[in-house]
This record gives sequence, C-alpha cells and structure tokens, in this order.
Amino acid sequence: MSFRWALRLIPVTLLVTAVAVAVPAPVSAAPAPPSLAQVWPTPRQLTPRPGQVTIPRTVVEVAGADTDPSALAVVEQVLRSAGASTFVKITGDDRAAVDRQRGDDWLVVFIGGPTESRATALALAALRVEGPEGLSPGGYVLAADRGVIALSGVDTAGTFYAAQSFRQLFSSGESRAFALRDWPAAPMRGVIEGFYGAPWSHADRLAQLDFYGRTKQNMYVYSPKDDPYLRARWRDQYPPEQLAPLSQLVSRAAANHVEFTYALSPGLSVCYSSDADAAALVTKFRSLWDIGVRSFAIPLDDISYTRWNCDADAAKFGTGGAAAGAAQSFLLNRVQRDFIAAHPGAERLQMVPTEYYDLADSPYKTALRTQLDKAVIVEWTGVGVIAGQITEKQARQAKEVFGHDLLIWDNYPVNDYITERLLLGPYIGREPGVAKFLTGITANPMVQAEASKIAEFTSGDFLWNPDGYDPDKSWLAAIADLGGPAAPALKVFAENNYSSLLVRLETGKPDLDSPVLHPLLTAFWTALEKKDPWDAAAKLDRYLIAMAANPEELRRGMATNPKFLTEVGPWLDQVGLYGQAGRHAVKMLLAHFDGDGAKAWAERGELVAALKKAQAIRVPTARGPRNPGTCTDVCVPFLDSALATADRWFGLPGIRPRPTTSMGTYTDNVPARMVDGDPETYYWTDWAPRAGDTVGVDLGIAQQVSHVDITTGKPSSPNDFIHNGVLEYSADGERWTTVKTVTEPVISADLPEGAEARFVRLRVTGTQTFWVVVSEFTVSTPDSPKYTVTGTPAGPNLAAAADNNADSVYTAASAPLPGDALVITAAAPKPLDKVVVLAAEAGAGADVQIADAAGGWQTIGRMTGGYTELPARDVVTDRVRLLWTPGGAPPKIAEVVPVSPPRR
Ligand code: LOG
Repeated sequence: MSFRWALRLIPVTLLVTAVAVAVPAPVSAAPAPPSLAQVWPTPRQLTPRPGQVTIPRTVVEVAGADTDPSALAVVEQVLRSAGASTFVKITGDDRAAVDRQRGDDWLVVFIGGPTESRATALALAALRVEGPEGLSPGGYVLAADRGVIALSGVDTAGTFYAAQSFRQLFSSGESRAFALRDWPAAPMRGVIEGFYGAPWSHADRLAQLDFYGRTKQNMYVYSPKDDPYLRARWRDQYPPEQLAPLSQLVSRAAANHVEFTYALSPGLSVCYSSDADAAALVTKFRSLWDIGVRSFAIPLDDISYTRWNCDADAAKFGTGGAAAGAAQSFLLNRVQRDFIAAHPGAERLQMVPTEYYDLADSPYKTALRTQLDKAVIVEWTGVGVIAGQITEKQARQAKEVFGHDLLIWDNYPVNDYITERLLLGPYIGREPGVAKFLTGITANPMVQAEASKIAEFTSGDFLWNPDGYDPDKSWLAAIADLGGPAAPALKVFAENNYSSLLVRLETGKPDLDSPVLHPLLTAFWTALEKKDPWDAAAKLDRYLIAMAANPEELRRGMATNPKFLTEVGPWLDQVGLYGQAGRHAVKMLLAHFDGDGAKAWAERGELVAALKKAQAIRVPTARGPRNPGTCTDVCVPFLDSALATADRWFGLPGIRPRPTTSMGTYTDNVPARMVDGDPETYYWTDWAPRAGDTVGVDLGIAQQVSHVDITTGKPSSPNDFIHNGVLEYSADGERWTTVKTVTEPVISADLPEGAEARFVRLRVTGTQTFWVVVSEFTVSTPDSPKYTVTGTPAGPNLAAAADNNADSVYTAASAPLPGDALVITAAAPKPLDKVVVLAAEAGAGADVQIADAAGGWQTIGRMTGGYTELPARDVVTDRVRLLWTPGGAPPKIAEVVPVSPPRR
C-alpha cells in the first residue's frame, strides 16, 4: 500500500525508460545528460543514472516532524537559489496531500532518514535505492531521479551531510540523475584551536563552524592556549560576558552537527591529589555544561611533569614519569567518575598526555596505560610534534603503547612556531589506515582562521574518505571553495605559500614552495644556457605576470572575504613584489643576452627596488618583526642568481653572499644589511649570543675564497661584537676549517691558498652580555680585483664606487665643481678591454679617462645616463678617472668597472 503510494509519484513514462535498460537509445536521442558535479569530501559510491532532474518553480517538500532543521534549511536554500519560489510543505506521510500537488512540472523532495521521516524510505524504495540503515554515524543516502529527490541520513548528521552533497550536485540548478551512498571513515573529524598566539575572534569561530558543517567535519575543540580562563586562570569561572559568546558557539556548532569540545588545561598549577582542585575542575566543566557543552578535554601538553605544583603530590605519588602518569590518571579518573559518568549525554573525555609526540614506551606511558580509565580518549601528535608522516603501523603502535582509544592532534597547518609563514598547501603524509584505525584527527590550524580553510578542507576530505583522497585534487577543490570566482588568483597565491614540514607519502619528500614557478625557472636557465631563451622566458613571464598582479586580483576577487585579505596582506604584497622583481630579472637577463647593457642595467635597478620592498615587509612574530616567507627557497635564490649572472656580464665578480645567522633580529636591522656594501647600515641581533651561535655568509656555491673582511660593533654600541669566537669556512656546511680566533670588532683575514668555501662564518665560543652588530661581512675571491677610490665631490661611502658590489652606491653630497674628479686605482696595472660605468641615477656627466704610461689622462669617451660602456683597446693602466662636468646633479655611482680582456 505505502509502496504503491510512493510509486505514484513517479511519472510512468520515466519509470518505463528506467526499467527498459536493454533498449538501445533512439537515433534522435536527446544530448547525453550532463555529467555529475563534484562532491567534496570525496564520496564513496556515486552512481549516475539515466535521465536528469531539474529544479522547477514549485517544489513539494516532504519531511518528518523530526527532520533535521539544519538539513531542511540547506535544502531550501539550494532550491531557492536554483529558482524554486513556491514550496508546498508536507509533514509526515500524507499521501492525499502529495497527490493533490501532482502536476507535469513537479519535483518532490523527501528530507529525513529513518529516525526523522517515514516517507523517505518509500521514495527510496520506489527508486530502488537501498536506505542508509547500517551505515556508520554520519552516513547517508541521496538519490535524485524521476522527479524525486530523497535525502536520508542514518542519523540527523547524515541527513545534514546529504543536504551538503545535494548543495554541490545541484549548484547549477539541475543534475544528471544519480544515487549516492556515502559515509565517513573516521568518527571524529575536525579542528582543534590549540595554537599559541592571538586566539581566533568570535566571528572567525562562527565562520569556522559553518565551514566544518559544509565540509562534513564534526569536531571543534576549543583550546586556544592564550585564553586565560582555560590555562593560566583555569580555576576561575568565566564572567557572564565571556560565557555568552561561548554559548553562541555551542549553538552554532550544534546547528552544524559539530561537537563543541571544551578543553581545560590545568597543568601549569594543578595539584593532582587535591580534592579542591578536582572540585574546581568539575565546577568549571559544569558551568560549560549549563550552556550546552557536552564534550570535554583535559590537555596536559607543554607542562613540566618532573616538578610538582604542591608538596602533597610529591608525598602521594613520588617522583619521575611513573608518578606523573599516576597523578594525572588519578585526577582524570575522578573527573571521569564525578562528572562525565554522572552526566548522561556527555561525550567521552579526551586528554592530551605530557608525552604526546612519540612511540617509546616509558614509565609515564605505562602508568597511563594501566591506570587511566579506558573510557578516556588519548591524543597524540604522531612521531614528532610536527609529524612529517603518520603511518598505519605507527598508529597501531601508538594505540598499543598508550593503551587507549587515540585521537590525533595533528599539527598542520599550525604556524605558531614559524609565524612568518603561511601554510596553504594540502594535507599530506598520512596513510589511509590512520583515519580508519584511530578515533579520528583534529587538525591544529594557523592563527589565520580564514587562510586555514584550505588545509582544513583537505584534511576533512582525507578523514571522510582516505582511500579516495587525492591531495592535489582536493587542494584545487579547497581553492575553488574558498576563492570562488577568484580561485585562479588564490591558486597562484597559495602555490607560493605551499611548503611545510609534512612529507609526501609517495616520494618521502616535503613539497617545495612555488611548485609551478620552480620548474619554469629551471627551464629558463637551461634555455639561457642553450642560447635559445625566448620561449622559456615567455612561459615564465606569464606566471610572473600572474604573481605581480596577484595582490590586485585577489583583493578585487575576494573582496567579499575582507578577513582573509587582512590575514594574508603582507604575504600577498610580497608575492606581488617577487613577481615584479622576477619580471625585471627576466628582462635584465634577456637584455644582456641581446647585448643591451643599458637596458639590462635599467632592469637591474627595478629588480633591486622591488626586491628591497619585498624584503622590507614585516609581520609580527613571537621573535619580533620578521620578513614574511613566501616563495621560500625559490624566489630570492632566483633573483640572487639572476643578479650574479648579470653582474658577471657587467664585468664584476658576481659574488652575491647571502647572510646567515642563528640569531634573531633587533627591529629592522635585518641580516641583509651586513652584505649591502653600506658601512652605515648593520645587522643587529636581538640577544647576546650563546656559545655555538653563528653569523656569516653563504656564497651559493663552493668557490675559491682568498680574503675576508668583517666590521662589527658601531660607534653608539662599540661593545656589540663577538668577544670570543672563531672565523671559519666550509665548502659543504658540515666540515669547517678554522682561520683564526677573533676577539676584536674589526676582522681582516687571508684564507690559505686554494681555500674552497661556500660558507664563511663567525662562531661564538664564549659567553657575553653584549648583543652583536655586523655592519659588513665581505668575502673576496682570488679574482676579485681590489681598488682604491679617491676624489671629489665628497660624499659618504666613496669606496662603493669600486667595491665589486653594484648595489652599494657612492652618493656625492653636492654637484661637481670645475676640476672635481673620481679616481679608481687598481693594485697593479693591467690591460683594459673596456670601462663600464654603472650610475645609480642618470644626470651627472663626466669624461671617462685612463692614465697612460706617461702619467697623463687619455679620454676614452663620455659618461652620460645610467649605463656607459667605453672601449679601452687593451691599454695597460692602473687608473681610471671620471672628470666631472661641472654643475648638473650630484653624481651617484654604483660601480666603475675597469674590465680586463677575456682570458684566452
Ligand atoms: C602544542 C601546540 C602547538 C604546537 C605547534 C601540542 C600537543 N601542543 O609542542 O599547542 O600549537 O606544538 O607549535 C605544541 O602539539 N607543542
């Protein structure tokens, strides 16, 4: 009877077509039905059916009195945005009511699983689709065929997830007919707000909870380390004005089928044996129970377990790891007994052990294994705080060694330990068995809530269906979900903030940053070497254009998500500037390739300006302001290599040392300032060095090095130098050769003949209270010519005019007067092929002259503009002179290069 009732809903013609599967399609068949839209997280069994379902103007909605209201709201929202405007709502299984609504252009939507609405089962039966009975919690069946859509969850969460899949399948307002049967692998899937630093805002959290619902994640653990009421002042009750927003979060979580877990971290001050503290814990939990919280955790990570907070604990438990495990079990068992077990409806208690990051058995773990109530779920981060990989084998071992059900606290994409980075790559490095075998995973996210959604989307996908998980596809879907129409721009941005400590299962290697840019750069260098750079340059430039335009495009395209844009602002600006700098680098190298020195020099100026801007950007970090890390290990090395290559073309040695340091930075006195050729600027550490601290340079490749000059300290901090250290060098960064010990602020040392070095550094060997200032750290190769610069007009850093460094500039303080001239003197006379003058600013004019054997000056041409190249016809000389044309602009000279003929 009931079955027939459901059957009547289905137009007879369609039913016949569906049954007569063997009949070949008529020649004039309608175009093939559209393919099915993608559903995320990756569903288990999505079976297309013949035919198509379109959402009409009028929809009949059949739900039960217990149908999940959130599912209903999602379904109606989808129907409305597909154009439905009239809803006929039928509650229960009032067949007459459904019949009255029959029409040619109708759609009946059944919402609710076996626990919510009886009618859906009949509709599924009529479509010959098996119901969700027996699926794991959150499982559901969704079918759309022959004028019927049926959403049936094994529980209300399942029906809500059916609605989320329905949203994706019908995003265009129509779909090919299908039957979908879907269920999650891991029972607990979600996020733990467990990082150090500024906690998420209330608005962030509300948006996150909606996002978890959309992505079928069901856990949110409230554990921000910097909420005083859950750590430092854990015994204190929340003031009402702070309880109210928490209560709002609890309701929003419930509406999204997310379990809101409240985590209290008493470890900094708790007395495990104290009745009063156990009571304080329970009282605090009860205040949260009263606003609707049903899930609780007691994290005991990042505390000392060798030091008690009260003498009573020492007396009761003794000392050592076993005592700590016993004490923690004692307290947690009391909470389990007095609170969790006493409150029907409470979820299982969760705890984070103090040893949460390894597999080694220990007295502590033995105590937890044997004494902690088995009802408690134990959290574990994998092997290592940031686990590169987590294998199924490790998961099994962990379950054994901890002796409890395990939940993984996964420290990705958390960036509280590298706040200068954004981790926007996909979730990788976890074997499918980890999701299937353990209770689940909560991902610890970034301080940046909106930006965390990319990684969270992918971890949610993995947890739902780990066997079907493809990190790269999932990542693209995450980008599309967050970026909407701006997805292409978001992709470029995320590609340049991609790498992390996680390691690909397939390759055993971490992802590189800038996975698209990197191969384009490699191809460009290869093409340049093969003397056919144009194609590769064009391809590379296309990507660099996208990077350069990224700030504007993303800010325009994602204007509806201002929070995201604020979070990523400095990183976004940096990607744009690296894009600009990269484009100038390509143009500079191509200009050289074409023999156009003037253009190359102009592009070099633009490159350096953009690079400087990129390196001046600061983000606040726990260790003070830092330069954001985007395109890490790719952009700056490329720009450096491009500059070194160009400089060799200009006739310079082309050594571009990169600063290295083990120490922090005081304000904006960044390490780059010790290699900028400007003695006025300096790198300044933000602490006194400890033995083993180092500061130095990396030359990129091992090469012959002959001499090192280091100036440390500064007039206003004359003691800020390394008082006890050694100067040493290394070709590989592992085996070091000591040159000498250092105890003075100014260091000048010859290296042994033939010394090969990539790294040169000062290593601290003593202790001191003074910080360290390094104004210049200069390394010379046997080929680096040495010049003395003399002359007028006066100006700071006269030596910069011939210091083998085109970035440092001699800037005259005034316009030249008659007779003013700059003289560059080499250590010994040598034949000159040409003289190149690189002016930081066009405007000054000069006669370029060479000293002849008789001591007179021979003019070889005029210096005008920014770039001047004048042939010298192999004249042997040790001096070049710029005889200024009086008046005009004060000269600014980056470099005068007396170029020797190429060696034959
Ligand atoms: C903290 C966590 C922090 C993370 C990354 C756990 C269990 N605790 O080393 O709050 O966000 O590392 O810095 C942690 O991971 N301890």
